[in-house]
Amino acid sequence: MTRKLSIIGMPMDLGQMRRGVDMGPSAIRYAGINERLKPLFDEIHDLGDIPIGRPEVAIDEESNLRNLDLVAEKNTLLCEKVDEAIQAGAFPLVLGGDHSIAIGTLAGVAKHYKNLGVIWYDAHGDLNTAETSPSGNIHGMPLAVSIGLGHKLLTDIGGYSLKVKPEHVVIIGARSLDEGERILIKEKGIKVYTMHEIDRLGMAKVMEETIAYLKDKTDGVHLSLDLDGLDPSECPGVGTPVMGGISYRESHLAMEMLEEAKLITSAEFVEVNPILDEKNKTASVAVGLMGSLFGEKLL
Ligand code: HAR
Ligand code: MN
Ligand code: MN
Ligand code: MN
Repeated sequence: MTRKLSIIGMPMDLGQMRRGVDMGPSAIRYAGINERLKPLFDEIHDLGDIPIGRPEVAIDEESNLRNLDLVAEKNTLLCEKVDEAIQAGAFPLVLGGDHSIAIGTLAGVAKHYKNLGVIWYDAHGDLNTAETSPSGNIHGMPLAVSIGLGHKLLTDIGGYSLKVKPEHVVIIGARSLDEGERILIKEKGIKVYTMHEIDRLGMAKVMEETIAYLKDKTDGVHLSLDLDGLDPSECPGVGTPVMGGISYRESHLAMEMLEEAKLITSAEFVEVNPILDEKNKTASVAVGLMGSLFGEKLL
């Protein structure tokens, strides 16, 4: 079987307030994604960027959802592109952009699976709704949207709601959760490895457990990797850094273990903001992790 990769850029910065994250896809390409992944696939198709434009940032005071209409519209475009890539037999790899793009990615991916699993690698839970969000920023909401909670314009992208069942979600790296997110995690029984568990168990054990947890009950697993899941000392180019994160080494191991398990069927790397970065370090880490995820070997 030919191994095909489709790269889709999503230069979205409407899901939050810090400009610059729209340059994430360029920064990741500049960091050498093509050269790095070329030996690992038979074909790589860079499908370019979804057109986002440069609209003014605005918040809908009534709904507490910043740029709702635009975020919904652009994610619908992404959903279609991802859907097409999978139909063409390719592994879809989406480059963000802020994390609100997971709404579109998952809408496109989940059409193809009955029981999609999701690994949410992030400092944050991204489980807010308009009612619980302290910021109105939609990048803090995409996981909630994907389990069917939130504004209809977002949950119904792709023509169906509930892309992922809460029991098929594993959050890894959490260290900043809002009150409403904590309640939701308990209510829905979402599996979470906070930094405490990563410290305590070690990343190898966390990944073994994650793989065992998802393997038999899912028919595909999406990796949604927010670079702020890593420690800001190694990934400074993110809009909402939180101290005490996952190390580069641990992340590298996590990617290798996912590769060995042949678990991942789609992925996105989000929140790279080159304006806040140091010499494109964060984008380079992203590309390095992709190398491990797709089977790069030293020997
Ligand atoms: N939880 C906060 C909010 O909802 C912060 C979210 C920060 N965002 C991300 N997502 N980068 O992981 O506003
Ligand atoms: Mn996130
Ligand atoms: Mn985050
Ligand atoms: Mn290694």
